[in-house]
Amino acid sequence: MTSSTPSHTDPLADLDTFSIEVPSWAYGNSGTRFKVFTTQGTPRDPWEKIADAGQVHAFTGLAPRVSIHIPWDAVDDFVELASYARDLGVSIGSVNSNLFQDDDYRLGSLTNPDPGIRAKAVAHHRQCLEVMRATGSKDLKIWLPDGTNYPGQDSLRDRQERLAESLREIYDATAEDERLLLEYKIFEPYFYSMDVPDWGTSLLHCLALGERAKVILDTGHHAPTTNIEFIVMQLLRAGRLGAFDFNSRNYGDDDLIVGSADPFQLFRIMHEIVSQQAHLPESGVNFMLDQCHNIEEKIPGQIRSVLNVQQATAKALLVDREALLAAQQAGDVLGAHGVLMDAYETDVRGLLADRREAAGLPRDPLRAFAESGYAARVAAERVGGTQAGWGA
Ligand code: AOS
Ligand code: ZN
Ligand code: ZN
Repeated sequence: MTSSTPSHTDPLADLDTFSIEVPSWAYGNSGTRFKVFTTQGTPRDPWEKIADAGQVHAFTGLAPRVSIHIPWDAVDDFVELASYARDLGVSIGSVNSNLFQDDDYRLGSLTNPDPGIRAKAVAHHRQCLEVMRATGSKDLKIWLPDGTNYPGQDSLRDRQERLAESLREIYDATAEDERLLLEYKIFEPYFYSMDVPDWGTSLLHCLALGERAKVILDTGHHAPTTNIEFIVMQLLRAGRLGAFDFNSRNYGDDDLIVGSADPFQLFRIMHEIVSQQAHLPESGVNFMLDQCHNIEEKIPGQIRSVLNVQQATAKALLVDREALLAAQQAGDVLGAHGVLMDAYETDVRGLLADRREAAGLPRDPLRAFAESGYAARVAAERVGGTQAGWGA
């Protein structure tokens, strides 16, 4: 060998630039339709949510951006919110619109049969774009909750045409350095049809809009048994994977801690990502979390989540790609499978702790956070007011 780069000598070197975006709503209370449990110290406003998100980054070095949601995170001065975030070592990530909490949207928002309601939903995105410009965010994230509950309720085809027109108006309002990210979801809140139910529909709309329109893959938004890593590969191949909403699902859109239900699936996803070098920042893929912590502590839940994503990425980086390719080309079925499993079964926890220590971070972020006294401090400080939650 005549030359070597750090990534040749250290297979995990790319982790230095790998980051994960955390959602502001993960720090507020959430629950099911049966019960929302409250916790002491839960943030009461966007400022306190960002302060909590800052803790996740401070203890892991992995989460330098926070997604915000409009209007849940509406403040009088977004420039000030962004500057507050910067002071805490984080920045504002994607801006999420809200098309599901307004009475006008009973029959849909961007697809509503009423042009006046569609115009209102489009105008909301102009407001979100203003928030992006004030905060320095570059990603407008649209999860479209529109759909129908009964066959015949509305024309499936007409709803697609309305959606295409509405998205066109929004996309045309974006600047050259801004992206429109379109999420898909198989069901809920509607149960007969969703207007963006799958990656194909999202991709078709993105392709029609233009280069800066990309698909968001939420890992909880598919039918059971869906091969999600195949979708990841295909969207990367098309240059249209904009972001992930990572979480775990056992049944529906569970929004549990990523990597808790099926760590092997997370590894398989990250293997496809690493195979196409999409873990590097220049790929433009934003690795976001979309989770809620209904019964567990929220900041530790987020710390655990970002560590799980990092761990899966580390294992994916350890795949011996030369050996894998050789086995694949030789038709060595079990040999190729074995190469992948060797990486997955490697215990990387010590290696990752060493890397954290070398970077001046705690070896055990969960323990360090527990010992920091932050949770007790905010529980004592955050008295009065209304705790933030799903919807505020
Ligand atoms: C809803 O099911 C989607 O996963 C959304 O991405 C997300 O939960 C929402 O944007 C938060 O409002
Ligand atoms: Zn999502
Ligand atoms: Zn979801």
